[in-house]
Amino acid sequence: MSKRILSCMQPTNRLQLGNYLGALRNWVKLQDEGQGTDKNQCMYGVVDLHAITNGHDVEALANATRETAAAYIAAGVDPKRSYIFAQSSVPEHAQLNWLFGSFTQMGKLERMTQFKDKAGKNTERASLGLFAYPVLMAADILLYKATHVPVGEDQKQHLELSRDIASVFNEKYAGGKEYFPLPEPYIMGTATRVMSLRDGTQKMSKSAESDMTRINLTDDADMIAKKFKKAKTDQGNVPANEKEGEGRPEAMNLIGIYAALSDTTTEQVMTEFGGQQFLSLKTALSDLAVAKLSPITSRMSELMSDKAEIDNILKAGADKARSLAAPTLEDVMKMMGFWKA
Ligand code: AQP
Repeated sequence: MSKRILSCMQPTNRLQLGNYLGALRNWVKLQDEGQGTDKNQCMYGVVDLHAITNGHDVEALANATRETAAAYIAAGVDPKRSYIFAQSSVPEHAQLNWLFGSFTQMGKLERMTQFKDKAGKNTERASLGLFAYPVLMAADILLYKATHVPVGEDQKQHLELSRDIASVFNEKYAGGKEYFPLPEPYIMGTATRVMSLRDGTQKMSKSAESDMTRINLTDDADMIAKKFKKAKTDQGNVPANEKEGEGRPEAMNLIGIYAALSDTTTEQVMTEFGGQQFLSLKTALSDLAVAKLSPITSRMSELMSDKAEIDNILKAGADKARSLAAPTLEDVMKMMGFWKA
């Protein structure tokens, strides 16, 4: 049976190398996986409703949504085969979120570690939307009865909550039948966790304050070279093996990025560069990153020069997504006992 796969990104800023190596390039592989009736059905959302929960730039949001969609396509997602859509253009996401919120216990949300990370110390000032993020994420997934969700370590807990919400709904409103399939995590062997270029213990993030912490998919060759050159390292040389890399997160991050971009293993990279000065690894890394990313960057800029075309792609994606979402919402409302003329 074919898998229905759902994965999304927030248009909180420009996409960065971690979004590409940790998610986007795998989306392209997933789209090509399977044959005939076993072919995956992939849905890739631009989750703009999630992007506004931690303060956002009103002027920039619509364009960031377009640019995120452009990045998907530039990286190889085919809008004819996969659904590309903006979350806000399918109102059923927000509606299902409310219905799920009515029976999801606060205690379960309080256990979500990402809220604590994103809200920081002052949780009193964090928005209700940020707190309830995992409920909207459950709605995103279950609205399409997605069977598989590619997740990184940081999203595992949220997916677990989505499964829990599906089970509670099935038990409470579907008489114990599996109305919502329990979505499975889809672990990609090639997903790489990319860390900040300034602090190897923090993940690279598109909304981190300093632009020098990340490589954006829109950065040109000079900017990429500058950022890698300034990337934090330590006093030693490039580690030659795992043992030499212990306790050296910045060194291991550069090695991990090189391995991911060249489709090799970190061991092979350490064999090649071990014992050399960091400058040689950084120079090779810049060249490799430019070679791999520049076709994506130029395709993105081509796509962004024709906004009407991106808008058409997003509109067509939303129509297709709504044709799946509307019947689910209708069923759910019926099962929950709502009036309908
Ligand atoms: N550094 C990373 N390494 C590997 N994968 C990453 N992802 C994000 N950063 C890295 C993956 O990209 C997808 C997009 O996630 P998102 O937009 O929902 O937000 P995020 O995970 O919180 O990513 P960012 O870039 O850090 O965004 P902000 O700054 O807005 O919070 C996910 O599949 C994620 O695993």
